[in-house]
Amino acid sequence: GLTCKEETFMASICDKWSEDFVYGGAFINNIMQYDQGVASALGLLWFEKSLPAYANKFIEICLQLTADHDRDVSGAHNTIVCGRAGKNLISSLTSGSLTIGDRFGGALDGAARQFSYAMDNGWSPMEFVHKMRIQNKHIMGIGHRAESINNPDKRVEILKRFVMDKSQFTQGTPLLDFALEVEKIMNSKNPNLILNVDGAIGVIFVDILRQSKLFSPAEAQEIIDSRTLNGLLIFGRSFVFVGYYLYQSRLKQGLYHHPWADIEYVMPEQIIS
Ligand code: Q5B
Repeated sequence: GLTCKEETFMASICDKWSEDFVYGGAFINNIMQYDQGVASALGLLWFEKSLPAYANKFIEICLQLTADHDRDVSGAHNTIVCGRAGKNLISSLTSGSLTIGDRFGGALDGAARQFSYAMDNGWSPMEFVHKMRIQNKHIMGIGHRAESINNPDKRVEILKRFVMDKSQFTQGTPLLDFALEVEKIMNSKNPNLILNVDGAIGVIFVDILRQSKLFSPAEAQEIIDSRTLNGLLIFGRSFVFVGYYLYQSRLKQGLYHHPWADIEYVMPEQIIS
């Protein structure tokens, strides 16, 4: 008799129907016609939802802001060194991207998870700080090497201004408000312990997921748990990594050698003969 073979893969994200492409159930022609921008395509491809205008605007701001960083940070450095070793665009971009993690640009998910867990469990900001301290854990989304309360991160200021503009962002931001209280406590210990750009994006995104009414509480939690949000920074940062690669190509600088004297040779305790 007939046997029904189960398909190995399933995907409803992207397809071609007759002459049109479909992104998460929406025809690409419509996306183009209504000039909905790159964030609307992202919403359809990541979440299979047509996100509200304020959420799309927020994503667009994040993509533009996260491209920015100083030329001396891990990702820029790796991209430049790889390009100067004569590797191609993909290798250089990958080399830079591989530095993204908890300490550098990859704390969005951790911040979303830690802060929402604390608030959902009814902890006060002080209790949260205390519990993290006794577990000897860093709070994701807090702290910056260069920025501080005296030298605020302009990107975070822009994000905060955006969500405070009620004409754009009519929803409340309970998790951001919670994170700002945590920031105050951390600041009183060390001016560098600010809510950083990863933290601000992570918590605002949770606020959007929860308040947009487009996601059930379980769906919103699944997105938080699935460690998706770092993708925003990876996407935004790719712009600048490609920029660094292109700049190196124009400069035609040769292979990079780190100054010899800057790497101390440490004598092994035992010499194996
Ligand atoms: N302390 C970011 O470290 C950094 C603490 C803390 C409790 C914390 C650190 C950290 C959490 C992860 C995070 C994203 C590694 C950072 C980003 C994007 C970026 C980057 C760019 C871009 C900085 C000194 C003292 C110590 C620590 C305590 C520090 N952080 N305590 N919770 N979160 N943050 N990552 O300066 O008593 O002296 O031992 O891990 O959010 O990546 O532009 O470069 O656009 O690319 O090396 O903006 O904060 O300081 O680790 O030596 O700490 O503060 O325990 O205390 P630093 P540390 P003590 S945003």
